[in-house]
Amino acid sequence: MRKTTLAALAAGVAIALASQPTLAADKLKIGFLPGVVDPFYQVMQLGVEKAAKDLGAEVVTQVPPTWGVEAQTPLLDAMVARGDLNYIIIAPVDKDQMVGPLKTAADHGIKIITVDTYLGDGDYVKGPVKFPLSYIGSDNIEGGRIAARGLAKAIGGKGSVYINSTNPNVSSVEGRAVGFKEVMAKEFPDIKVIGPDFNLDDPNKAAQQTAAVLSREPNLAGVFGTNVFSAQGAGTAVVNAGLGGHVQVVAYDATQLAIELMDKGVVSLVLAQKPFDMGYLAVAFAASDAAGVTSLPPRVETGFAIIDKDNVKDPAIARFIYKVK
Ligand code: T6T
Repeated sequence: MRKTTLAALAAGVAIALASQPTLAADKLKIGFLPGVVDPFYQVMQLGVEKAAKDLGAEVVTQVPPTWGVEAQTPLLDAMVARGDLNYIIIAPVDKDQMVGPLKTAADHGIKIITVDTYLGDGDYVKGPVKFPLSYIGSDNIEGGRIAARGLAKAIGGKGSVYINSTNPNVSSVEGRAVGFKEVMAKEFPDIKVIGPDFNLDDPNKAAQQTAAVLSREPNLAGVFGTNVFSAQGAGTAVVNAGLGGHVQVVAYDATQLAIELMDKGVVSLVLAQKPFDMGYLAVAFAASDAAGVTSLPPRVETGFAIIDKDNVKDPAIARFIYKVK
């Protein structure tokens, strides 16, 4: 869906709800359940809260302290048990294992909107999982392709590159590795891909894993960190090994740290996602659905800002760096 249409939709909902304060106050109560505590989801929460304020919705937020089904499921179950939520906006931490708990929520009459990550194959019309209203997030396979081309360019099209990622079976990071490997295999025959290793969303583990690969692979020319913690760990390991500028890092997620590492020549490309948009639109979708809108798209790709040292000072690009305050 085009941005303008979405903006018009959100504005339309705002006007509709402003003129019907009872609907907003009495009926629209939304649970927000992101994947973990990190700057990406903190910015998403800003989008959720802004939309809730603009549209007159009430939001209950629970953030799992660690990434995993065992952390997210009890928070979800507690949201269902409250009995007062009409919608849950969630980033499912596993594309298969969260289907059951979310189906239970849907069976209790709660409508589900997934943000950032999806269930099943993400096709809620023809795929195996159909009950969510929509997926709003990045096209992560395409993001992986962009990362691959950026890293290949930075290393001159040859050598070994290493993928450090978080967990298996997570639609977002899995898609990034798929797109990355696809482009390397098709377009860069002189690049060998190693990994992914899974750091379980722990930057220290990511740093240790990257350090191990750096010491055993003398030809290592680049690293793709598939999210905030992977890129942070990868960057730290490269700096600690004294290889900043020799081993190039491409970072998914535009944290301040990733930008600092770019300023120092360690990171060559940063992919900024649009978590604010994801959060804002998800609430606008809930409000639209509650107001009777029947044509909401089942998938919305929010796009990227691709940041490098040449455009990082451009305000039109820099605005996508994740700022929590
Ligand atoms: O990269 C984001 C998100 O897209 C991914 O699903 C999980 O990791 C992050 O939250 C960053 O830490």
